Amino acid sequence: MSSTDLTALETELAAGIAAAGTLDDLDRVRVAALGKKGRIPELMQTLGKMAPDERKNFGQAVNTVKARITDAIEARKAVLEEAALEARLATERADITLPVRPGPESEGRIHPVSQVMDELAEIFADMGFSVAEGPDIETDDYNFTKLNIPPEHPSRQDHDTFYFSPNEKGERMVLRTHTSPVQIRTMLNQKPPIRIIAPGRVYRCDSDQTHTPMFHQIEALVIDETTHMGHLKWTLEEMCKAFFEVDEVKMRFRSSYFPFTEPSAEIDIAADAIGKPGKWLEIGGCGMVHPKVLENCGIDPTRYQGYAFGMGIDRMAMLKYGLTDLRAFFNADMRWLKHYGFSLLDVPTLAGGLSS
Ligand code: 2NL
Repeated sequence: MSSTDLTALETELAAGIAAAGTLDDLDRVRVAALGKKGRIPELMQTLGKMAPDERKNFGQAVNTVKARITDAIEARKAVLEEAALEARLATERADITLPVRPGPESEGRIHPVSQVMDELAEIFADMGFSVAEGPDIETDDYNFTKLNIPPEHPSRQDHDTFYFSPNEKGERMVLRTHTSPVQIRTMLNQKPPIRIIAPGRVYRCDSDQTHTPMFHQIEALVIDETTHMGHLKWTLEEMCKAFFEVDEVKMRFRSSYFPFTEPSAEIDIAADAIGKPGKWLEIGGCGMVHPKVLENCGIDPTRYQGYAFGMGIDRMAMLKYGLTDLRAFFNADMRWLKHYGFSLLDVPTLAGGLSS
């Protein structure tokens, strides 16, 4: 083959590359030019039959052409890839200024209880707490015994607690009466420092105007070497300010008694914060975790101490959103939910405002 022929071949291949309209086309051109049985390797094979002088010159010339063709293919490939991406971006474009289309996302509502749980999770996450969960059906041991609740304690009575029939081991399981067993499980499975909240459903044999047999509670537990009641008070105050979206809350602690905390207190907030001046509202209970509870969970009470508190979520939702009838919470009444529920898009964040 002469050098004129080689130039003609290069021109031909270059034209093929330029004409390739898709990446598939281009690949076919590449195989025809550079593939095992392609035009360039074919030429390389003729080198063997040439005189040494000729072989050297012609070999160099073919290699130069091969390099230029390879570069041309790469360059064309980049152009075609860019065009393919542009085409995809054009077809997949979404106009985010359009209003939300009617459909399940705009029809559905988040229940106020779920909304409040999300708000509280957001507030406590900001303070370094994680969310812990556990089963609704608990052992008597985790629900009562490990919490230092004595066998004869009234809360254990059939009258207040939903018991299951004894199982093959003779244990009576219960529907948890508080989310404390979640904290018991955490203490049994994790080493301090511990900083968790446990939101969820709880159950008590109680039903009237202001009590439903299933309701929602959130508890918090913090355990470390120097955790004290100052931390507890600060955390509760910060939580209330963030939750009610106000700059100040007046809070008071009334001495109380729980078997699982010592000392124990009831938490009241001044109702000014929510537009009812002069009144105090009880929002929950708290205290320093009883040394016996720590011991029951394998935590050394001479080294560690901590606080815990519990609040009713349903009541918090009623206070914040001005709901008056607790029983309406659990009637699955679509009209009620449409009125009091939250948009799926109204995700509570501290940065964007919890409720908007
Ligand atoms: C209330 C009072 C409270 C706790 C819950 C707790 C949990 C463990 C250990 C110690 Cl594992 N304490 N929880 C402590 C004090 C009060 O709840 O009025 N709840 C609605």
